[in-house]
Amino acid sequence: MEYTVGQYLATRLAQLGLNHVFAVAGDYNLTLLDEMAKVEDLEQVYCCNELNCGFAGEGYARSRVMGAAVVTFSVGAFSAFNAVGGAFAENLPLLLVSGAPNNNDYGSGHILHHTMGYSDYRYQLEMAKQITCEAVSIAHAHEAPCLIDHAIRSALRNRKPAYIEISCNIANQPCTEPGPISSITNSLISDDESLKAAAQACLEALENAKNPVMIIGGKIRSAGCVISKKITQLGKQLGCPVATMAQAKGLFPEEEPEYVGTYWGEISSAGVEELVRNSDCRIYIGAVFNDYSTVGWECQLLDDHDIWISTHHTRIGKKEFSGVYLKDFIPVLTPLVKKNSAYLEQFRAKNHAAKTVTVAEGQAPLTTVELCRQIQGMITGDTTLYLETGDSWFHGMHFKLPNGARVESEMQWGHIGWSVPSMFGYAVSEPDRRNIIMVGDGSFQLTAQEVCQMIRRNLPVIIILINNAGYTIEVKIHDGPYNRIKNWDYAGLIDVFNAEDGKGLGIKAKNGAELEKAVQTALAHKDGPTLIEVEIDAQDCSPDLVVWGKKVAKANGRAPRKG
Ligand code: TPU
Ligand code: MG
Repeated sequence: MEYTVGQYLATRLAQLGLNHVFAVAGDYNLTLLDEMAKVEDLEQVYCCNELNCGFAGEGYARSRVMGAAVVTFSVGAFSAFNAVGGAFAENLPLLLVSGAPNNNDYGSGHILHHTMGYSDYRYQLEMAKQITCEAVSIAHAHEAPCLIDHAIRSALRNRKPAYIEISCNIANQPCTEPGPISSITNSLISDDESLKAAAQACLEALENAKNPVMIIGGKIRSAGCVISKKITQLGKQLGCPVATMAQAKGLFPEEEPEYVGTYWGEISSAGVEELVRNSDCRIYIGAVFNDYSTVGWECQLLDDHDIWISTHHTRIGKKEFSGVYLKDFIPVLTPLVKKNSAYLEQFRAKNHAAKTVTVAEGQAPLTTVELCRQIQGMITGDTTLYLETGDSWFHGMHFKLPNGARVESEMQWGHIGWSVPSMFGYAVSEPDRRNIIMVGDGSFQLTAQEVCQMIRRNLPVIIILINNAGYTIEVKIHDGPYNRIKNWDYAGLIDVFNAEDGKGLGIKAKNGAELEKAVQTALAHKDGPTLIEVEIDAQDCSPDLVVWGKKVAKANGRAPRKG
């Protein structure tokens, strides 16, 4: 078979284990989509707009080795760039592919549609370079294989998005056939000497430690679930307490005895802030310190006794080891470490019992406490729970996850509206999991239309839409008239999206009894999504959000730097 540029690209994605690519059509990418469609193992999944398309690719990358989105020039790509920024911030390999002008037009002085209105079209490539780890332009077929492989390899190595633009008259031109995919996937190999030296330094640090504690951060999400299993083995081998940062909720199995809860400064699980503060050796794995994760810079504990293991480098005390990749380092370290459960036993002896939640009276107006009690009952070992930016983050930390349950959030980029399209992409990859979204009314208004794609593909996603009449998270940071929003009939929207053939369900719940019924209906409904709109009082929110909001507001409001 003779390969074309589009087929080469699609074959590479299929070789990587992708079965789907997300797309929005436009005249610069139509030929490309035709060529990519000839590769049978890679189905095209269409989205309502390019922002959502990018997020769908990002969600797919949370389940597979990579996600990919194909868009048209400028009008499409500019919208997708926001999702690309998100994938960069969240360390997810998303490949953005954009159709581009006919190669005869470069340097011709022609002014083309969908461009900025002058004849230099390189601006898009230049923009992409700022928000990806590799951005390439393919204007000649013979260069395509090399450039495509280079961009994909960079994305996988760096766990960051990459960008490829392809001239619209090049996508169907012949090129060479792809070789083994291992040339791309096997390109991240740690330096042996550094691995050994880092392991040695780590053992010395642990040897001197009485009270070690392991703290897992969001960066390990991007390293995949294989890494998560290896880190679990390390935690068990160490026998020390293990906490997860908010971004990493679910990345250590919570039923394991070593698991102590969430570490999030003042709003940590009971006893965990003190546990981390008093530790003489904090083993951070994939941790991210930002203003949100440190509660307005109040809990950034890192000193010379601590161990900092990140995806691409390790720092132990005052020594830096680059070329030490997490995936290689953890298996080297695990068999060498000695068990030290003393600190865990001390913690357990303090008996930080979880609060018991009483069942609300069935007809009483719904509260967030009752809502979360019922959501907890829905979480099984095959559940993936998406937590949208907003009060959902704070409630989400209190769920007890059975082993196998996963939580996804986007706390570094924090784009409201992310959850619906990202979950769409995730659910395309994982249709058999129990996929649940907790999303606020304000967030939902940004990307609501992508629910129709869940309907189109009969994906049984359960959307818990919290209608609290506004931007509560913003109210708690800094209030004003801008935090009020126009109400929608959210449940009613589903009928609009169903049109003549859809099988989505929209249900409203105002009290506990109604919610219970709605949840039963949603769990039984397998031919499409169910949106449950829950009515919550505008003043009812997580106490953690109130504490956190004040601290973040204080950090935002610091006086200007002098001089
Ligand atoms: O549960 P709740 O009310 O806190 O969540 P809801 O209703 O989804 O409100 C979220 C409010 C919010 C805004 C407006 N959170 N962050 N923002 C700022 C923001 C604006 N635009 C984008 C794209 N992302 C943002 N995070
Ligand atoms: Mg809200």
